[in-house]
Amino acid sequence: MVKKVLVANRGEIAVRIIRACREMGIQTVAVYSEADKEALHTQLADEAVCIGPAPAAESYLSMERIISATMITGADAVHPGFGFLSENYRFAQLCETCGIVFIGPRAEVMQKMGQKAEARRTMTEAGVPVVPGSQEVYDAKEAAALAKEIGYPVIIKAALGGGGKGMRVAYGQEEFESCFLTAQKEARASFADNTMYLEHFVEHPKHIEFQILADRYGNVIHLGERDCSIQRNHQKMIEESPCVAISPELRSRMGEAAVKAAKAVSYTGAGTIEFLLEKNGSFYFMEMNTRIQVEHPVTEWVTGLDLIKEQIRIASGLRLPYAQEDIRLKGHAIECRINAENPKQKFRPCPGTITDLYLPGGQGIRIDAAIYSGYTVPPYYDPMIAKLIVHGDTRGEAVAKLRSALGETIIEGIDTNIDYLYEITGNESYRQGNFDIGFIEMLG
Ligand code: MV4
Repeated sequence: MVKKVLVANRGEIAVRIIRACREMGIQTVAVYSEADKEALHTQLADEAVCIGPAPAAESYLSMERIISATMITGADAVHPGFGFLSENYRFAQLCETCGIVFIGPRAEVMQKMGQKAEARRTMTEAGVPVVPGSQEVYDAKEAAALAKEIGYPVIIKAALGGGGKGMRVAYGQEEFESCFLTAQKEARASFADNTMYLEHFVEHPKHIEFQILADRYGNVIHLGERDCSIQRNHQKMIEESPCVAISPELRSRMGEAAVKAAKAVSYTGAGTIEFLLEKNGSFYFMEMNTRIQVEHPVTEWVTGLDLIKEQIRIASGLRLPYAQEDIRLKGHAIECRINAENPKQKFRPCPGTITDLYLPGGQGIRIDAAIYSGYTVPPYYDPMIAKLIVHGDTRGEAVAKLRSALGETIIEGIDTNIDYLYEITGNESYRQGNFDIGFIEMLG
């Protein structure tokens, strides 16, 4: 087992990882920027190293500084969390070169899945359902011809994209060329790469993702799905497991496809396979996320597993102690993301000092956060300050707990989206589980 883990992240996920390590008897090292001297992760770890100024490029995104901190403290492993360096294959490579265990998949797999057109190809060859689409394309005229073959509407995506950057939908050939050029320009600006690919645009799907775990010995299992359809501007807002639209039969078919996808690339660690799911039950592979995700707690609650501990055990070379038949989904879990932002001002981020704080608790209520009364939310990073996760025997019970807990929560001194979340979860379609990826947009 690894002995000392450096946590290359901040906020609630850093705290989450530190807690898992402590429970496993593993030493922890926090890294922090000058803006995070008073942050909870800095205070909770066994050791903390300041790695630079507030801007992420000079601290949490600096491979050199993080590797130096690992060497200096004698940590034998790095957990990247999510965001920052978590999907950077060069960082995984660098860790390997330096003899540090990277808690995640192998660098080659990260690189392969980071190139979405290549991932599509790999999955098609493996027999995983994929939306009709194209290979890599660079030229607008060539792309227009491909779009015509695929059939409108088409979605134009950046090969290194994800999270909606460098993505445009074209509904007909008259607008295709300008959509393509805009998407490609955005891709060049965001990823320094102009490689694009096309897919037929699936209308009104749900965004469903399957959690998988894979050890180094070829054992792969899935832990069911998460419905992440409730999102705004490609930022997820509410996630749940299971998805009400998935029957046990469909779950096992999608789960088998997810396991097949992971096996096709000899995946190791915790990973997520994203699918689009149509109302008629057709599903298509979108991409694979090679990190632990923000929404992992809903899967933890329905399966009873601790995904961070599983990641650490797998990275330490242990075998998965479960077979697929051992995984039983129990009850219903929902997570909502609490952000320091103002929904009445186009969700503008609202950093500042928390002057008064009351967080809810009780049976079936979990808070993953890194805030306290008197804490100042810095302006430099993601506005997510807490996650509220609830669990009930049924979806109805989980929704009731979620709204009860949101109603109790007090965060004073900064603006948050708590009232907005309360409003959405009171919507009749939401309560019936009747929503797709257009839900928030439809609310206006
Ligand atoms: C799609 C799609 C429909 N058809 N691909 C968005 C992020 C990336 N992970 C995949 N995404 C999508 N890919 C095809 N072929 C719909 C989405 C999508 C989406 C698109 C527009 C507006 C909001 C969206 C929310 C989730 C997924």
